[in-house]
Amino acid sequence: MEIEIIDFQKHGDDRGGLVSLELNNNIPFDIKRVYYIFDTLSDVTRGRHAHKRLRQLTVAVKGSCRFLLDDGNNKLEIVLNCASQGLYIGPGVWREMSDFSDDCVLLVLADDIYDEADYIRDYQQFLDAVNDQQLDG
Ligand code: T46
Repeated sequence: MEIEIIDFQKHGDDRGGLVSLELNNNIPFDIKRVYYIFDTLSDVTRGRHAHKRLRQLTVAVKGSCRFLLDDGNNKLEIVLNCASQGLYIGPGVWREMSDFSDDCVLLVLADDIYDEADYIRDYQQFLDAVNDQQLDG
């Protein structure tokens, strides 16, 4: 499964924390888009899709949430709850986010602009694409 947990260097001191996300240092792709998810309810599930080509890195800069990750053969759950830790998700990985804490702010860096055509939002279509080896990753 094309995923990786990346631990960022903390530059915090007695004034507070600071983490820098930098191309060619701790981000493994050219950043073309940044978005963030907030005001989520604890009983909702988001995601429920895979990407054909998009590479992303997510950081729970505040609070926590759970990621279910699935490459069609294996499933894995990861809880993001640390502002100095990122989750890289490559193409061909189904993701579902749940158990958002009330204060959760999820920052996402992406290697391309928004393109609905890059999404596979139907789980059976995702499995078919994996079996037909149509996905990058
Ligand atoms: C992902 C997870 C982690 C835009 O117009 N521009 C954007 O850049 C994005 C990300 C979304 N949208 C629109 C599309 C939908 O009408 O915002 C609405 C909500 O998007 P979506 O239902 O895809 O949101 P999530 O939280 O289910 O998924 C998002 C990303 O879309 C996805 O790439 O991996 O966060």
